[in-house]
Amino acid sequence: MRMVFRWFGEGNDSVTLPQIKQIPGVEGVVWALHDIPPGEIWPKARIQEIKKQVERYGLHLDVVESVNIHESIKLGRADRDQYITNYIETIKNLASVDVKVICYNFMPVFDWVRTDLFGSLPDQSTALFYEKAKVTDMDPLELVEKIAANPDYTMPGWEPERLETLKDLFAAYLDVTEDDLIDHLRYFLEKVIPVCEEYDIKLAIHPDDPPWEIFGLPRIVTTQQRLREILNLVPSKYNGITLCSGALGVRRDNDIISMIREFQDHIHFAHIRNVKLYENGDFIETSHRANDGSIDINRIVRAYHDIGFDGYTRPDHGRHIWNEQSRPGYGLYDRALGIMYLWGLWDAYQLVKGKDESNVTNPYEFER
Ligand code: DNO
Repeated sequence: MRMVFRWFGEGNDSVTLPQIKQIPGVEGVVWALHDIPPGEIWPKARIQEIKKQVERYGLHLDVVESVNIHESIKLGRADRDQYITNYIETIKNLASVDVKVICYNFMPVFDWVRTDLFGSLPDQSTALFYEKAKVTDMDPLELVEKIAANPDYTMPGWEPERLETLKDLFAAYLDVTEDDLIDHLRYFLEKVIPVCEEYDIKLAIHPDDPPWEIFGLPRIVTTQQRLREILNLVPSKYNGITLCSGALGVRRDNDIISMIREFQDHIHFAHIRNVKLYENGDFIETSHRANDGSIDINRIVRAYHDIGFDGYTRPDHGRHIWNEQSRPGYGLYDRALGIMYLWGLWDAYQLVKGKDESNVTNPYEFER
């Protein structure tokens, strides 16, 4: 397990690189050029800038999350080839600083969806909350108007610059079935994976969050069967998965441990977090600890340990605790606690397996 930590960039994150450096066992940041719209090439100079900032603290930038996919690619429109060409240029530019993994998603229109960024937990902390009925009853176009009329009304993943075109996008997706979307993903992967092989960068698709249909839009990265199909679209080690326990785990029929075993050679990035599921389909994110939510993070870490997982891993969304002001879900405190929980489990499994000698250095021997 190689621990990394998501960082939104200087001036764009309440968490600083020196803070990240002090979280035990973190070796790199998970980053992106968040201001570059999907479909545009990431310039080499901008990438070099991040490299300089990050390496000053002895951290690496091996993992990017995300290089987002232009809607034309997902829709299979005639202009998709240009956007795929641009994506390939970005891959090459990222290879120039030795990036190893690119996380991306194939969700139409929206990225992750929640109904409340600050849902309450019994300990008075807050966390990202999803109220199923609210989403089921919501007409997305009405929501667009609501957003337009009230700039304070926000839902994560609903970037303001997308709103103008949202109506058109919904109309465009009316004819797109899940099978079409799979086909469009295949078309994209067939062009991009050979470049990834040549430049030694692995692609890791992130599951849909939540992993079911919302607003009538097709969704395909939802279940073990779907992940299997996606890996088979273009069989290559470079066609891989970001296995997100929280995104997939809100479906009770998803068995994360079985996925870890089946897809072990294609899991290039592990997102580990916990979620509490309610009977009515609502869910709220919790601390990473197994006992606090519905997902058995302890057994998940054991499954990763069993397969000898040496891929990049990050804690995922955290609660907002100790009055921290941060990006929703991305504060320092709860994610750092999450990391210590993951390491605690990992180190204990090392010990159980008799592998502790290789893992632990004598504390009196580190260089001063
Ligand atoms: C939210 C994240 C997602 C994720 C993308 C990956 O916190 O899990 O935004 O980064 O879906 O492409």
